[in-house]
Amino acid sequence: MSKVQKIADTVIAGKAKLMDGLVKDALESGEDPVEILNGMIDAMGIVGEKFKNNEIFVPEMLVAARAMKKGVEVLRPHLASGAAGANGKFIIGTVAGDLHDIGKNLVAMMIESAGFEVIDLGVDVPPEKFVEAVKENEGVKIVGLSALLTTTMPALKTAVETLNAQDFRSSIKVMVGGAPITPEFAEEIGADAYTADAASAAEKAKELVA
Ligand code: B1M
Repeated sequence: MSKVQKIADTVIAGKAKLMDGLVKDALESGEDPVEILNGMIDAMGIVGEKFKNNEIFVPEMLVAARAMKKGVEVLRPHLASGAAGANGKFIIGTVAGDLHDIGKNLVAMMIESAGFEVIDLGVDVPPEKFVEAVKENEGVKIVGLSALLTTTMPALKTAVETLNAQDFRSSIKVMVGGAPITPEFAEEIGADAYTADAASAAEKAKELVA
């Protein structure tokens, strides 16, 4: 079994304690950090499928998420680099009612490597908190919102509409993403950009401030 496969299986099994050793070992033997990350992302997809099919339940999803987070922590220095803050400030958060943060954290990491100073508001972020954060931080260029549940898509809409109603709106860009979000939905709710994954989010962010 390949080292990446072993890491993916360990995420699915939720064995967070093994992740540090396995990821370091894979890196030392020359595995590409992006391949390791993609292996873990695919593993979370499998976890989601198993959950959908009632083969596993919330606790198993949670331990898999912990294992993935551990792996990302080890990978982080190998993935993130870049002139910190040169492109301005990027506020990010997962919308109200939504606790999923792995994808949002990956987007934050890639955005940081693209030269932005990232202000991460965490999960379950109410619309007003995004607004306050823009007002409190001088030089915010982009606000990024993540939503992982079909049931929190309305919260994403409310958050974007709340931002769109602010005087500062013309001086910032709003980016959205997350598994259930589509480019059409992003346009319909008045966001400036949608991207499907963390790497394209970083590319798009650079484009938006160029
Ligand atoms: Co949840 N969950 N979950 N969950 N969970 C999903 C999302 C689900 C698809 C599983 C399934 O049924 N197959 C399903 C949603 C179904 C739907 O909406 N129709 C689901 C459900 C139902 C739930 C609960 C309701 C379960 C329950 O309690 N009965 C509950 C809700 C809690 C809440 O939020 N209020 C719940 C809870 C949880 C845990 C807490 C246990 C855990 C999250 C832990 C954590 O994040 N700290 C969890 C997990 C782990 C998942 C799955 C298995 C994995 C999510 C993940 O981390 N993926 C997920 C199944 C799946 O995704 N296939 C599932 C890996 C990550 C790298 O991908 O987050 O998509 P993703 O991010 C990507 C892109 O989407 C994009 O880039 C990222 C990186 O490439 N992206 C952006 C994300 N944000 C972006 C922002 C951008 C641009 C791109 O610009 C700003």
